[in-house]
Amino acid sequence: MKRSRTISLLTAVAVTGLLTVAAGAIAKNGGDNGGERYRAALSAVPHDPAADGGSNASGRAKLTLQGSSLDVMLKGSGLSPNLPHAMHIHGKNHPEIATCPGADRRAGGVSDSLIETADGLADYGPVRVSFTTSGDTSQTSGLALERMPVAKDNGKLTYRRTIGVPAEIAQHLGEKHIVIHGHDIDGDGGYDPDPITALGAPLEAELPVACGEIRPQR
Ligand SMILES: [Cu+2]
Repeated sequence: MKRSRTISLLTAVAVTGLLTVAAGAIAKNGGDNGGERYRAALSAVPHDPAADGGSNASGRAKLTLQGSSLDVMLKGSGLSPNLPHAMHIHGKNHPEIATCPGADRRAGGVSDSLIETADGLADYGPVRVSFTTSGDTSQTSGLALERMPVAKDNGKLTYRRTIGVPAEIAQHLGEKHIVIHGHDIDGDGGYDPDPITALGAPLEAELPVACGEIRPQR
């Protein structure tokens, strides 16, 4: 009798502990304003360092989703300074899951040492949302460099905007990822007009430099 009371007390303590943990998780994921929180850690796209000058771009994104409204806070570093950087949510339609490309995607396109956007599309999936600073944020604005955030002298950029996203993105945000593009490979201060890649864009302007998968914040 005494023993079973001890067990039930332990069980009660264990259940209470689990409930506390669960409540904590809900509060954290729910956010202050009721949105769902997501994060992405972006790391350098694995180009051949001999071909891209050893880019080491990276980034961090915090995303808060409320309905179809997505608040984006993205910090990038190691980016070509004073140049615009196209940034997107890429992905496929659920249940297909897209990923950041590996070094095996270097072949093809204008360089077999670089993972051009078209080389990686089978992994990335297409552009779904464009992180422009004003106006349209659809895939149509994917290469609207005049509205993309510009990196500072030190190669860092901060992007903050609340945008509307399509239902498929909102419903399956945790299956998508973020890509930052643009690398002044020869360091001449601008994106060279040539060569032009399969996207019909200058290689330096469209080259993916950092990629990170979007995952729910835990
Ligand atoms: Cu992109």
